[in-house]
Amino acid sequence: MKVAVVGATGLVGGEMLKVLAERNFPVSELLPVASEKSVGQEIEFLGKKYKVVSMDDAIAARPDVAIFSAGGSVSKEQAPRFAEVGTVVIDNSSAWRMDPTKKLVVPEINAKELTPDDKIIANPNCSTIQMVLALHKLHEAYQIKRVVVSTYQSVTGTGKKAVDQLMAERAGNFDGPRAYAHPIDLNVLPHIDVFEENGYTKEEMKMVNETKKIMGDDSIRVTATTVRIPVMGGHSEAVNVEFAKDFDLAEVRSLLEQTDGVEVVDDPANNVYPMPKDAHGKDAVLVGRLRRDESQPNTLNMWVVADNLRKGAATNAVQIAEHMIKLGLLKEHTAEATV
Ligand code: 11C
Repeated sequence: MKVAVVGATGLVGGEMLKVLAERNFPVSELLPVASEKSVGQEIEFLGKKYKVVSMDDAIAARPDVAIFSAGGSVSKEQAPRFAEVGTVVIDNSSAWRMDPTKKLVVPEINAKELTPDDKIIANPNCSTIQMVLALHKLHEAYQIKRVVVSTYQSVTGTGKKAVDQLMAERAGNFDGPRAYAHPIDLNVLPHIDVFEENGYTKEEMKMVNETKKIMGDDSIRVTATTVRIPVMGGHSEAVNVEFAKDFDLAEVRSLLEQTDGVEVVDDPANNVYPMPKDAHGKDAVLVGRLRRDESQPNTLNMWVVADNLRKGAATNAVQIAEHMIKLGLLKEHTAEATV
C-alpha cells in the first residue's frame, strides 16, 4: 500500500515509521510528509532513504492510507483533502475525536464500529488509550460508575522540544528554548495542554469525554488531574474505579490477564509493579498495584503505565489501519475506486 506518514519528522512520526516496519505493515511506497522547512530532508525506512515531501505532493500521489501526527490545525485542514482523493486518514490529533461523525477507535475495544463510510478515523489521546484498555473488560463485568484518575505524564507527550528542555536543564542549561512555562527537571507541572473555562485542562477533559465515547457509555463519570513529570519512558496513571457491582480481586486480575494488549505486572512483595522505564519501547499497557479502595464499596485502585508514543499513539494508529485491512475497509487503490 501507498502509505503517507504526515508529521514524519516528529517524535510520534518517527515511532509510526518504526511500528510500521516492525509490524510488517504492507508498505509498497512510503510518503513521509512534513512542514515545508523539512521538505527534501531524508528519512530512513527499512534500510531505504526517502525524501520528505510536501502535503500537496502527497495528496497528488493519492496514498491508500495517511497516518497523521502533525497537530490539530494541520489535521483539520489537510485530512479532508486526503479523504477527498480516496485516502483513508488515521488521525492522531484531537481535531476529530469528539466529532460525532468520526469514530474514535481503540481496536481492542471498538474496531467493530468501523464501516466503509469511515474515511477519517480518530486515534484517541495517549493517556485515554492506556486507561480505557485497562478498564473496558472490567466495565463489561462490573459496570463502571465513576473513575478518578491522576496522571504522571512523560515529556515525550509534548514532543522533541520538551525532551530537549529536560535534557538541557539536567545538563545545567536553563536558558535554551522551552516547551513549558516552568522548569521541568526536578519539578512537577499540574498543567497539560491549555486550561479551559471550567478550570480543567484540555488534557483532563480529553480523558473525561474520550472515555465515554470509546466505551460507548455516557453514564461513566470521569474526573482527571493530569500532570507532567520529568520522565521519558511513558505515562503512568493512578486510577480509582467505582463499579455498580462488587468484584473479586482475583477475578479482576484474571480479567486483566485476558485483556488483549494488557500485561499484569503486580507482585508488590517482590517490588514488582509497572514503571515507565519498563514500559518504554513496548506496546503493552502494564497494570499493577491492584487493590480494593477500602474507603468505599465496589471500588478498585490500580496503577496503569504505557509508552505514550507506542500504544498511546503510533501502535494504536497502525493497529487501526491493520483492522481496516482485515475488515476489507482499507484496500489498495484501483483506478475505479478513486474515480
Ligand atoms: C501529552 N497526551 O502527553 C498529550 C500528548 O491530544 O493527542 C497528545 C496530545 C493529543 O502531552
